[in-house]
Amino acid sequence: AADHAAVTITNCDTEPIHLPGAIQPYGFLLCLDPATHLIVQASENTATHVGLPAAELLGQPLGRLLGRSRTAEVTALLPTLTETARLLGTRLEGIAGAPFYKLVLHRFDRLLWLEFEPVAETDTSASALDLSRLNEALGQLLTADSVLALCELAAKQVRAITDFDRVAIYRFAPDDSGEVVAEATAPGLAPWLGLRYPASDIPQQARALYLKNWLRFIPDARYQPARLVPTCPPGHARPPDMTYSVLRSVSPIHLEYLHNLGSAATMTISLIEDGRLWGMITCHHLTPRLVSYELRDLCQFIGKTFSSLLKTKQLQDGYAYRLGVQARQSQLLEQAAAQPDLLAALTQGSPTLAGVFDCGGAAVCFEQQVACAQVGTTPPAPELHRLLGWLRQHARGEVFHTHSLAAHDAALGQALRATAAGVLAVRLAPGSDDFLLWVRPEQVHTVTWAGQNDKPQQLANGQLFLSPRQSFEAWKQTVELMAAPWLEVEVEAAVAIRQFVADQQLRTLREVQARAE
Ligand code: BLA
Repeated sequence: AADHAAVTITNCDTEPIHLPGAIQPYGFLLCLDPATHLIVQASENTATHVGLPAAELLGQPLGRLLGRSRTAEVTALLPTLTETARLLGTRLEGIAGAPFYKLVLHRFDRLLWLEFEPVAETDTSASALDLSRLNEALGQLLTADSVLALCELAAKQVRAITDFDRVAIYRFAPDDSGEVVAEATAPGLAPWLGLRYPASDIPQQARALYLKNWLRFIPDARYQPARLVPTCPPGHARPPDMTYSVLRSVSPIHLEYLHNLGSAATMTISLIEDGRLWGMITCHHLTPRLVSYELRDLCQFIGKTFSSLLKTKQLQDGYAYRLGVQARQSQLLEQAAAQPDLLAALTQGSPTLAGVFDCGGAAVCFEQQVACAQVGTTPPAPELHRLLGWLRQHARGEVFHTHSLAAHDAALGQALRATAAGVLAVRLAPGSDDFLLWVRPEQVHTVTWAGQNDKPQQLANGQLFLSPRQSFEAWKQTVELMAAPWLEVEVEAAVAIRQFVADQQLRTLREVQARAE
């Protein structure tokens, strides 16, 4: 506890979580010298697992532990090892008096890593690995018609495979903050859907590890770490690099986070797009939960399939939204062409100017007349006029858009945050004071805290208190005064509508002139 009192949101990116010098004690670890195949490092909990203290294993060949035929089997594999974990399929039962173990092997940091995992009594790997089930799951993921549908299916499937109390799909925004976009839970659990978390909940070095490993598993978050002996393997100046170790001990600050969350076990699967973390499938359980290596493999398989399908589903989504925007834009313009009162057509028809794409509201401002179309709310008249005054002065060119008005004018952005933190404005003609504009509220106004009985806490004695509620407050700070960004298709629609309105205005002007002559 003394250590992590010093860890804060600003320095937790620097904790060397790949060098903990300890493991999670549900299994045990041996490191072999790649040349001699002798044991050069062991976790201190070998005695509890196999009745042999670590000290008695150091300097020994594997045969000291495994018996002749198993030793031969493992030794044959050693030269082929890489960073990628290999599972020795057969159950190891030759170990003195211990239950069954599976052996996970890899090579890294000039060491051969042998991680022994106990096999849970309730090991359901065989039934879950049923090929026809896998086939069906894959088929469902393929036919999902949107990213959201893909997320919902993946959450359901991972929960069906593992029976975790909660499986959530956590998606990252460009600023690395995240949102729960889908979940599957045991009955009676409070929903997390829609909850937001700041980037700092998963620091950068942890993200880097989750790019290298598809799965992180913490079967019992209340464990006492088992140290490695000796601290540094011979010829190493520091503890060994556990980047690819399955048993790698967890950062104390994250364990505290899980404790405050009431989560006793977690499993997280990376969702990767173009070499970047797109999101994670995070699983939580109220009690410790040992999931077999095979089932974890299957969940990785779901994660990899999800990742490879993401691009296609995103294109589908973008395409569907684009089509919708274009269809509503044409509808709006057709109805406006058929009506003499342009202002009324844009603000009272179906759709209105505000109904073409996602926004809080829209306004038509010409010849000193202002009319609004609302979805949510537009700024009250005095503020709208203030905004127009500002746009007349500062919005150069035909199109102006920002997702943070405050970044351009702090006072104005502050005053309009609830309705127009983001503004998309098109000027009807060069030099004209007439505008069409769309507004969006501050993102925070569109998101509310859905967590239960979890009041915000103050930092006590400089000590960080970690909880989802606290995370939500932290996330809010990072997006203050910002609306969701405007998409290209939205700006394009705004420009097309502007063109139409400008043409109509010109036509009306000509008619008026013709009549006057
Ligand atoms: C790791 N933090 C993680 C992980 C997740 C989260 C998923 C991966 C490890 C795991 O599977 O448990 C966060 N979990 C979440 C979030 C949701 C969730 C956001 O389910 C939402 C649905 N954590 C903090 C702060 C720090 C911090 C302030 O909140 C640092 C000061 C650190 N988080 C931290 C560290 C790790 C981590 C160091 C890496 C743990 C490891 O792999 O050893």
